[in-house]
Amino acid sequence: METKTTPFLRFTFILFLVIFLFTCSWYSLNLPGFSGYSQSTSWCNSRSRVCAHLGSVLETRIHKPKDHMEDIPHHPLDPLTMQEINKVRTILSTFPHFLPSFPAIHSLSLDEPHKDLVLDWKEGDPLPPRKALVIALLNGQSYVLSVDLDLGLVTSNEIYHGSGYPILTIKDISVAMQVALSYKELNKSAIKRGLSLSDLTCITPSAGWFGANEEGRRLIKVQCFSNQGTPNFYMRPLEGLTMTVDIDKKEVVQFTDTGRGIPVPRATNTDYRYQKEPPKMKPIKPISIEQPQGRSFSIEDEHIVKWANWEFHLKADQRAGIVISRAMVSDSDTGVPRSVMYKGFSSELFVPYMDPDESWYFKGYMDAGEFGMGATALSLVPLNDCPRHSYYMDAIFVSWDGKPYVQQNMICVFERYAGDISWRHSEVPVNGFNIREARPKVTLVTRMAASVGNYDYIFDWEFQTDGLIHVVVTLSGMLMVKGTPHQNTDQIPSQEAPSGPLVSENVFGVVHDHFITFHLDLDIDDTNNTFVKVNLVKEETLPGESPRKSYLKAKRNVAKTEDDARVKLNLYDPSEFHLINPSRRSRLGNLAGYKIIPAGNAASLLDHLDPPQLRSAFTNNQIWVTPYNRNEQWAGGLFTYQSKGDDTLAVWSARNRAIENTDIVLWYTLGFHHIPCQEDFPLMPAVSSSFDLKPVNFFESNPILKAAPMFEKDLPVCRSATTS
Ligand SMILES: *[C@@H]1O[C@H](CO)[C@@H](O)[C@H](O)[C@H]1NC(C)=O
Ligand SMILES: *[C@@H]1O[C@H](CO)[C@@H](O)[C@H](O)[C@H]1NC(C)=O
Ligand SMILES: [Cu+2]
Repeated sequence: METKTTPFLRFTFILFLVIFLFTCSWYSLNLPGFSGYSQSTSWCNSRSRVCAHLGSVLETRIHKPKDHMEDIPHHPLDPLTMQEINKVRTILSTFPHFLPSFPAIHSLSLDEPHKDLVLDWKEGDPLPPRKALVIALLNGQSYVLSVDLDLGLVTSNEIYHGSGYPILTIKDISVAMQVALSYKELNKSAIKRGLSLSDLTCITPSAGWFGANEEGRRLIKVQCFSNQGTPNFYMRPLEGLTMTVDIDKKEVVQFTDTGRGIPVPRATNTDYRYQKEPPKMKPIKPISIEQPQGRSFSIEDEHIVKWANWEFHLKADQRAGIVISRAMVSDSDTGVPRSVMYKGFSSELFVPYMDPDESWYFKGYMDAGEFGMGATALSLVPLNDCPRHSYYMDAIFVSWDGKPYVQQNMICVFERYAGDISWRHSEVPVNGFNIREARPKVTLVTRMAASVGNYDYIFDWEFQTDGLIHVVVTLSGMLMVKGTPHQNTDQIPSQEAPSGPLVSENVFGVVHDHFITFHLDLDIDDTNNTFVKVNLVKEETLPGESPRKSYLKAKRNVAKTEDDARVKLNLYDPSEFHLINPSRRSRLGNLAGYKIIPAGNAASLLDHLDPPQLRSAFTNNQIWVTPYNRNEQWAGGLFTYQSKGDDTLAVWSARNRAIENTDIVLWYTLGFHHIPCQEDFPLMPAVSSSFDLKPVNFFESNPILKAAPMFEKDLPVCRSATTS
């Protein structure tokens, strides 16, 4: 069969190629018509339709791997360039403490200038001094250094003595794996399960912190899976096998294997890679957003995004992932840009698993401070992670040896039209008006997707023309699963109470939570803001006063100190949460503000003294407000790895500082309880939750009233060549 069809296929392929090249070369000659688009017909005819792939050809050309060696900073918040990172490394290499041995670099990033310098800076001004903040580890000691790039000097150098260690490096992880894989007992355990060492793929869960005998050394856990017959080794655990490795001494300090009676789950149906097997549903035909006149946003000087009424600084951070700074929306009456947010990013994550077993109790990850959300955010997949016409931004990160590297296409920026409405109204003619008015909702999204081991976290910061910022966290990827001898629920003895449901034969999906804590330094019109809880309370009428017995009234409570601003969400004690500028009044006298609107959420129910919860005490409330302090960026503390929880948001907030009419930071925690189910196997369909930052009395009236509707003439419809 094959030998017969191949020549024919080859012939059609060549024919296709000739047609494709011919039409494309014809098309590229007419490129001015494409960019200076005027007549929809020239863009949309059968020939251009065949050549529509040119769009992606053009895009890949625009986003071909970029050489970042010549990058220069343009804005005070621009991340360090390759050249600057190399310069920091050179400065560090002659620093007396680091002679003769160069330390491991765990973090090296821009030490952002003080806020007042950034706020005073105008385009065209010289940049404030460029500085790097470096966290380095040498001989068991954590150094925190500030390096001034202009002076070429280390300007401050402290050895950190508190609890916790810096973020792990790739080197730490590979050392731990090598140590584990060369441990004889692991070989024995593998052989007892009918596997050889080369069948194993291991992961390195963080060790958490569980008391004094884990202190004074950097520990990491290593657990292994069978990679036989599948790239989805996560579904094939060697259950009960856990090694604890001392990363610096390069030795296994503990080895437990309690799971030898538990079979390694089979590989069948675990592979998730694309195979051309038609699914058992009607296929969906290709779909895409058309932007016949191109994008409406621009990216200036690599990091300034301008779109519609928005302007903000966008960058990647190795620890946080996406960082949005200096977000400004223009006033709908005057067009003048107004400050909304100085800086917003996801500060920390907390992912506790609900199983006290020897191989599970320590699983309470703090992914940003332990592994890095930016570091784990790999290249996005065009057309699938982000739609056509997306702009892709590279990140410049730093390796353990202090050398810069490029994380290509880590963030995408695109306009979204999802078929939604931004406002509408219609009138029936009976009132004398026969009206149909509707406006489409088009938004601007910046996105990244981190793969922290098994799990994927997609972060969207979506900007709307009505001033709203919609922040979405989406979960996908693989469950952390637990091996079991059971293949069916009827085999599970009633007294066993497994830590999660059976999701496949011999596989339990362990119940767990996800919490993502956002640092939201809102500056509504200016830095000095106030947090106001607008509480809805039930009022009762007096007898005979009204046919009604009860109604709700909104009461404003100004938060004077941090104590007043800790919020546990409660449907039966509802509030709106406003951040207002007490010196900016609307023409009606209302105070300009933004409110944070929670959507689906979940709270941590662990004991506050449970070690993982102690370390992640920033999840004890959904909302906190703190006075701005440039040293309070990381909700789980600067040194998160094996920390005891002595430098968390909860500890800072306990000082109960004044927060009224001053520069304040809003912290919001978005949570998920995750009880796995069979649909999560072998890879989870995406699940999302979100919150909104929405203007409240910020604009004088509906800021998008003047928005234009879409007209047929602006949107040429392309049909495939066969149907036109
Ligand atoms: C693992 O054990 C087997 C059987 O004892 C032995 O042949 C093999 O060399 C061992 N592999 C390693 C890497 O130690
Ligand atoms: C903000 O408030 C602080 C006091 O909390 C005051 O010192 C400062 O001058 C104010 N700044 C502005 C810009 O009003
Ligand atoms: Cu989950």
